[in-house]
Amino acid sequence: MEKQKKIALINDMSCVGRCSLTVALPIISSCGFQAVPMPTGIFSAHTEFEGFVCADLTDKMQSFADHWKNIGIRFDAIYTGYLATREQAETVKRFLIDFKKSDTLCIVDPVMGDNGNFYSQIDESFISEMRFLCAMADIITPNVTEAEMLAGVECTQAPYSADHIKELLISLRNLGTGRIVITGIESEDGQIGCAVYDSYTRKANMFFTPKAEGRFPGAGDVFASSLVSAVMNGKEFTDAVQIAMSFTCDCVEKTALTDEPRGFGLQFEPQIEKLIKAVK
Ligand code: PXL
Repeated sequence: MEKQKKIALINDMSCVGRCSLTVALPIISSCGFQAVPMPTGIFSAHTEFEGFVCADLTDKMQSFADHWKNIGIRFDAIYTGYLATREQAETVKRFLIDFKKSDTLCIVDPVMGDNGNFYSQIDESFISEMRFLCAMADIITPNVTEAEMLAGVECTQAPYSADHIKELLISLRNLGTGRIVITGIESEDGQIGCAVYDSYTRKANMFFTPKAEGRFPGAGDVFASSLVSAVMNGKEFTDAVQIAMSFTCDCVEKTALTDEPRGFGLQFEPQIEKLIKAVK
């Protein structure tokens, strides 16, 4: 058996509501990697649930990183998600400087909002921190709202025109990221998809699929986690994007048929076997 690759997951643990680490850990582990979580905080449920309780771990993150340095851990990939404070973003910056080697893939999901709004706990002052992290990343995966925030333009609502998405890709190129994937694009003809820009080939692409009904918190985390799994299994980048998109859409379609309230996120667990086959 080959030596397993290690992937650091810097994200929160939302105990209820399938997002962040409760999505990333099972998906990335079952696709064959050793997932090493760095929890940024522990939430009773994600922030769309009224009355959530949070144990913030900002002041522990640096000591976790210091311990990992002392025991000589090396990561093949680093995937960052929800960060709640500027201080956490600062710590992640230092983490990347310490742990990102020339062959370490860095994926930053600039989690800040959706549907034109900031998530609770995140505000305008956070955007410049995220821009800085995006500049250090090989891949970023903003949704349209986050792409608009990073580009410094007004947030709009779906459906989105192809011209608007192209303008966003052009603005985000200036961040200096290797590869950009704008996710969850609801098009004017009722489809959903992703727009991709690859600064190595200087090519842009858009991929669309018929839209399944429903919006689910954590869908972006399902997408980013499956993208990481596909890329780290050696899939070519645009193939990896399409694998992640089709897995996420499949989960949306299946979950929309159930009567579980949307806030609980995507029922990705019964679909994982399909993802494992697709990424291998
Ligand atoms: O998936 C995004 C996300 C992650 N973590 C927390 C959240 C959200 C979205 O609401 O609240 C704590």
